[in-house]
Amino acid sequence: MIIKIAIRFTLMLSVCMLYACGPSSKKNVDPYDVSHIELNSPPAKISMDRHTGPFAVGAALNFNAELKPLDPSPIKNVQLDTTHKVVEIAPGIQFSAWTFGDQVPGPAIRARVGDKIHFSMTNRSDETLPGISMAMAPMMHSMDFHAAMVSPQDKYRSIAPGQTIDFEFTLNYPGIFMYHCGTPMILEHIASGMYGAVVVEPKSGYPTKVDHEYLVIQSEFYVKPDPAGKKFNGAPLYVLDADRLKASQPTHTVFNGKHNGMVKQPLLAKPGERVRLFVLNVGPSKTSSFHVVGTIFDRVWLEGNPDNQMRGMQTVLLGSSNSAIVEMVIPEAGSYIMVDHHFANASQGAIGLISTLSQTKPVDLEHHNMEASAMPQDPSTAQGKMAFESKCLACHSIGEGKKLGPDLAGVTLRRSDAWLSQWLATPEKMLQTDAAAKAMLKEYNNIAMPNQGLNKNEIAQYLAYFHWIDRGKK
Ligand code: HEC
Ligand SMILES: [Cu+2]
Repeated sequence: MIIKIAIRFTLMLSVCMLYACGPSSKKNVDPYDVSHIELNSPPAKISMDRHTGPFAVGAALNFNAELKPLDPSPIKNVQLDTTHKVVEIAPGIQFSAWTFGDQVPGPAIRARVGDKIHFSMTNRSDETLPGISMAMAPMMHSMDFHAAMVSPQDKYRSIAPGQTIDFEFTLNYPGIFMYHCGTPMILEHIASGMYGAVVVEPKSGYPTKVDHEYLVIQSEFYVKPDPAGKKFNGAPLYVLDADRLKASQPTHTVFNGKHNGMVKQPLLAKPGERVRLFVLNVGPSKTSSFHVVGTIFDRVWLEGNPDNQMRGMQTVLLGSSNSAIVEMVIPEAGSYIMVDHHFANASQGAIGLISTLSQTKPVDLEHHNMEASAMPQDPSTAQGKMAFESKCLACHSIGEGKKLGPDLAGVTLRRSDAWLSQWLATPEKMLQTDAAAKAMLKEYNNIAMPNQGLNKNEIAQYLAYFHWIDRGKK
């Protein structure tokens, strides 16, 4: 009997040594155990006391890609009001957006595990802004913080124009968390611009030291020229294209709210420096294969939590509302291209640079995208340009030389409209019957252009766009 007990005791002891059990063991303390996190949050308050003045207020807020250091206060007072506003998402594309804090994406909140967020938001979608004559109907909005653990029925309630909601919560997990409007149709509210990020540091900071910290938010836009022909500052106004939205066919996929965001103004770093990127993919409907051309991610912390560490990654896959911290060394002088390696997305504008130079040449972007320097005024020409940028840029450039297919600058000078229409409708037939097409196929290494499945209307838009490119050359 005594022997049996003794054996059992030694067994238990050795199991304990293996798994470090027992109350005195530090190793096994789970920082996310419910006894260590804060789940109490008083009920939200809704009132008619509206904020006036600035739309975004708080020491913890960040308005640009370059993040400020952490504000040490354990309580973060954050005010983000909702507005309706026209924002430029690509050169010449004035989009009728809905915002948090009057910008798209909304300002980023930077905080630390254990901090409390005191949040306040007035729905100011009913305020008409100077210079905007058209009515953008005011509507209900709400705030959903992925960084919070609270009852959605209480904290994420929709509020009417003129109302203010106040609530508070504690940050229990480190990470990069999306925030967004949660008012139905949620898809429309997100696609209209209502999203942003909360960056939560571990309580004791990150385990590595870096020279730069930048925030990169990927998101899609689905836009069309306003069917009623409304203008903004003399240019066509663009509105949400609900059909494209439902079909998950964006017109633009961008970083930090802008087509080719951070190409003209690259994120700066010097050779040998270590860069930490906080990357969030908003979606709403596409994944991102986030990659930086020319370097390797030394560390990847999935969702921005150092507990989820991977080493030496080339690309990180982010679903809608997934995030990661990626850290990399900039090896030598150059421009390192941030892209969504789903190249169809990159060619819609999901592109940016980390550069050792503050001025970069467009040639650096060779296989990615052309600089959209101007925008046609005519809606069907503009449609043609957008369609071209989403469907054809993978194989063609405009004025930047051959890719898989010819440079299409000047194409209306070398081909008739009839020829081009026929080519775009049935390239496979033309390659059998037309001498010029056959010659072209040879020149392009027998790579046949795939039939793009275009209808008459689309073909007319491409032609309008090609003529617009070649205007003044005839
Ligand atoms: C997968 C690559 C690929 C895609 C995508 C593609 N093309 Fe092409 N395109 C080619 C190639 C290659 C040629 C040269 C002919 C050949 O080899 O078939 C060509 C030729 C052309 C030509 C004739 C150019 C000339 O100089 O006569 C036009 C016009 C054209 N493409 C337009 C388009 C448009 C518009 C789209 C988008 C809707 C598009 N292409 C998408 C590969 C592509
Ligand atoms: Cu909303």
